[in-house]
Amino acid sequence: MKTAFLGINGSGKSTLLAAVSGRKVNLTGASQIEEVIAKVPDERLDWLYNLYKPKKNVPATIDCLDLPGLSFADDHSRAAARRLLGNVRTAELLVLVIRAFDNAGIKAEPLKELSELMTEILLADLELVETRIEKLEKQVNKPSKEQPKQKAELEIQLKLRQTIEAEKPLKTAIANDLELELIKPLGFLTLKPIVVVFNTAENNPAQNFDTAGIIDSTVPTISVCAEIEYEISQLDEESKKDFMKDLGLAESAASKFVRSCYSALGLINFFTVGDDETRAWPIKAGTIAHDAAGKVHSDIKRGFIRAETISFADLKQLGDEKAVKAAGKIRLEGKSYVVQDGDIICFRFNV
Ligand SMILES: Nc1nc2c(ncn2[C@@H]2O[C@H](COP(=O)(O)OP(=O)(O)OP(=O)(O)O)[C@@H](O)[C@H]2O)c(=O)[nH]1
Ligand SMILES: [Mg+2]
Repeated sequence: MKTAFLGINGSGKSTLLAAVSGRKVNLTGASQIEEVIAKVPDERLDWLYNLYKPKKNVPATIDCLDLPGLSFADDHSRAAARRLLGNVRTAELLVLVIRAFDNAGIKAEPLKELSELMTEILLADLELVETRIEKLEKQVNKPSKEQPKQKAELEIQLKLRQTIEAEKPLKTAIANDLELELIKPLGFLTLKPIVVVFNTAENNPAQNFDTAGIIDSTVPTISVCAEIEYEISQLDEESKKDFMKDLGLAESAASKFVRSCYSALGLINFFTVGDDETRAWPIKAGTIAHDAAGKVHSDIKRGFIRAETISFADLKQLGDEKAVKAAGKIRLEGKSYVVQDGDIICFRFNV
């Protein structure tokens, strides 16, 4: 899964990313987009690793793009910001990092910053629609095989423009999956799920903000002090626990961040276990066993026979696979079984 970290200059994107990925921070204020892989912490996977003791433990990962800071102060920086926003159209999720700490005498204005960012994202989409309309209006008059498709898209684009200008969410303008498929390749930013991270001051790390009227109430929003979290992320496991306890932090930034991404994207994890490796697989909630098999390997999907499934809770309670089997709690599931969070699956297949 690919996410893009967006925010105004110096909001703490690189620090947060270092904190959630456990790597060293790159504070050079890079002018390039940088790609960082963050591992998804999952205590259940670690428990399985301890039980099966395979060669490898493979957590799920989140691919994070660290963008240079955006600025909307003048036309020149606005144009640069627009170009950067154009580069994240392939991301599946936008992580908006908002400065909620005072920096070098500049007061934090988190809600203003969030609102500005949301407006700029909307304007970037409006620009995309305008460009597209201009192009399609020229194309539709030339007879070609593509003409019916172009006409259909033009109709949708005009509807999208109207929607943006009325400041309504883009998705309200899309009537069906067919329309969605037509415009999907364009990667509209306002159609992407978002997560908001308020980067708070050291003396008030859990500060909450009322985002009503700026973002939808379903958007996962978290508060973390990236700088403290970064320091914690660099410690060994034992010191980490002590330090967090001292600070009264119940959950690390990495864990909060991942939870929000999973919730925004509607993801769950299932596991595979064996002598080689224990591995976590992120899938959309509602995925059926046949498609989950395809995540592991296309051959397994093709030759799918059944999914031998244990729920993590049963395995943890009973201690090992033998006990689970004795208790009759290994389920034989078919292709259409809807995979549940925490399922441990052994796919039987024949190719
Ligand atoms: N007080 C405080 N300072 C922070 C926090 N997070 C980051 N900083 C500081 O803010 C400055 C900018 O942090 P970065 O992580 O580089 O911010 P950025 O958003 O990546 O910056 P650009 O890429 O230049 O836009 C650094 O000096 C950080 O040490 C925080 O939670 N609290
Ligand atoms: Mg940075």
